[in-house]
Amino acid sequence: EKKESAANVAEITAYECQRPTLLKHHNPHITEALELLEKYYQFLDHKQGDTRALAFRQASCTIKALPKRVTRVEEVRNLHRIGKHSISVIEDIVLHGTSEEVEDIRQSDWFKCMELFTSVYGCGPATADKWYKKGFRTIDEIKTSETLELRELQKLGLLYYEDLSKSIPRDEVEVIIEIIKKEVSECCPETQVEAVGGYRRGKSHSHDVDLLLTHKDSSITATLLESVVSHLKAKDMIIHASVYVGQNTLSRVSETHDSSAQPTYTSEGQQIKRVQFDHLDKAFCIMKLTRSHDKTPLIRRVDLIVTPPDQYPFSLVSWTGSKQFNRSLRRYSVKECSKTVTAHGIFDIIERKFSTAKTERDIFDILKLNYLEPWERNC
Ligand code: DTP
Repeated sequence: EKKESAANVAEITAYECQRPTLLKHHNPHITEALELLEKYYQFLDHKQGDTRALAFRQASCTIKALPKRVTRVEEVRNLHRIGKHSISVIEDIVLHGTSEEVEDIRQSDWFKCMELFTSVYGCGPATADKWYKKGFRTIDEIKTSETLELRELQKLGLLYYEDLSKSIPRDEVEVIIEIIKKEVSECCPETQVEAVGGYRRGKSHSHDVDLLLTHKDSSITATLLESVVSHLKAKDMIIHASVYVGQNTLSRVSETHDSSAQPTYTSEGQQIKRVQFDHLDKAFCIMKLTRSHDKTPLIRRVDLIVTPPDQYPFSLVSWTGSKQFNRSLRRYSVKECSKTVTAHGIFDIIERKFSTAKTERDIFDILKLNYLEPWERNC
């Protein structure tokens, strides 16, 4: 058994950021089950943090890196970061084609409702659970309830539910990028606009469009977000924007360079939990986008993030993700290089100084990692 997994161990590095993870791999039937468990524990443990959920994400990442389809559980038993619970799920799938535990969760009323309700913009696991406990089971019941008190964002999430819950295909993301680029170049010429997130990693569909903006002149980036948001508002393109500005001062930046620093999550779950994950200026928007050939506007979620030019490569890595890639990069940097890495920079904990980088490759070099293309960061 030891020998059998030794062949695989050689290929599986201790940290995900040390190896390519592609969207297409040999064991999607296993990773789909593990990621359902990840989601289940995110829902269940929303008050306590992500520890149990993370264990399934990590196991899933390891499985994604395997060079072939798993046929016997012995092949994975001694691999990095696959815990006992994951092993027993994998064993069921390998032996019986399915895991009873996973299928029971998938079919359970609670899980189905949690998935449905958290697909409403502004509704995280805490609210979804509350709605479920109050007896709601469908979006229509929520929409028509006269007793539920809804937050502004949830009201909008429900009003535009059909539009906002659609996943966005790549060609539509590209149309949206072009529309925004045109507006940005009109109000702030020479601004660089880069699509990041899952789109940049090559995913066929995204939940939102993430755009990273910078300008070679840092005095312009200081007010860029406000200018762009005002311009888009004036053009009637913004239905709602949650705007976070003015947090990107150097003292805040170095505060985050603490080896124990973890991203802080608001209790409101999935869609808005990134609020504190860095101190860049950002606007999480619901936009109304009109295409040249179609009168019906697209209502879509678009996130605008602004970074100063010297922080650009770090922000690019961070906003390209995946989230798990970022987590592994942070863990690896602290443990193996005594450096902290964030969307703002790299800080050497021993020498007490920041590194500079012009490109993403420079960042991998500083951390002594082989360069990974964005589509190789899909862990
Ligand atoms: P999706 O296709 O589902 O939108 P995504 O684009 O990877 O997936 P997001 O749009 O939520 O995900 O976020 C864009 C990137 O920002 C993500 O890939 C990594 C980074 N990011 C966001 N939130 C966090 C976080 N809490 N911790 C670490 N990285 C994060």
